[in-house]
Amino acid sequence: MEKTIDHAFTAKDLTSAATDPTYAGVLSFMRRRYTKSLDGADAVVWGIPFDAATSNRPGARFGPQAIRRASAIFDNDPQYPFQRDLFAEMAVIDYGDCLLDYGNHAATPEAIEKQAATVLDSGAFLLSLGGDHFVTWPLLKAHAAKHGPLALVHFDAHQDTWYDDGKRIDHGSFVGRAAREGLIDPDRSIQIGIRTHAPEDCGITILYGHQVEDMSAADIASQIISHTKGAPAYLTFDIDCLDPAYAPGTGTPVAGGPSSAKILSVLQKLHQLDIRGADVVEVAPAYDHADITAIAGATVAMYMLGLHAERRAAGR
Ligand SMILES: [Mn+2]
Repeated sequence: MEKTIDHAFTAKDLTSAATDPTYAGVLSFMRRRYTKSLDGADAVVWGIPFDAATSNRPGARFGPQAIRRASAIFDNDPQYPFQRDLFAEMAVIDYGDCLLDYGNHAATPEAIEKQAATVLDSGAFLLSLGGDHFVTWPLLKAHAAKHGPLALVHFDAHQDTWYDDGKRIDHGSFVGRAAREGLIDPDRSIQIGIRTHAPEDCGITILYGHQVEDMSAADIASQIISHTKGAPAYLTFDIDCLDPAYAPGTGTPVAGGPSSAKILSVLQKLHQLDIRGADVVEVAPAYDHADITAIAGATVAMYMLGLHAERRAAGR
């Protein structure tokens, strides 16, 4: 195979795989071409560098950079969890980052929603890299505008249903807000890995951390598939779903979570999910060690692209 370098801007087309050395070359997500053109893109990877809604340790604004850098590890040792070269049939671009004003957080949700809507209008699948979990609310707004109420598949240590007056910029309340606004269908939504308690569950089914510990990956996956009942789904992955041993670099870590191996096995079994959008949030590299968290985040993001590829291949 011919070696590539700086594939993020030297790629001849959107579907070729990169073989840049892991330690060199311009860093985009999995060396996808950096472009603001949505022409011909089947899937778009996009960074949302925002962390002003974090209740504890800030730093997730550096998540997109850390995930892109960690994703270079796949270049020379590609992984095919779905037995498929993601880029053989699917044009995936790195759309760069969302433009936000760090001094005007009130304008942040609308900025994210509008820029996400532009991507979705092109017909492409959107995979967003946070940022703290607040960013999922405007992302859900953009996706629900296109697909109607979504089945939320939510991996997290936290329920994110805390008190919200509809105006707060808070990473712990997007689920309650999305339920009240009809962006998600609580009856078809499910949370996995929860190990803290919020005052309300909004009618959403929860698989707590201790249950996840006792269940097999196949059981967890089949609960998710049966619970979403074939509805259009949005997959949101807070990296703190994983135990701090597997994801120390995050704002609000909670002990007692699943391993990356177990959760990747769950994701690999969700190929029937009617996935319409996805995000990976709360990677905060300042608290990371040896890129443990960034590699986990990049791998989860790569699996999300795999789930979209499975949906495409099935003609759904
Ligand atoms: Mn969380």
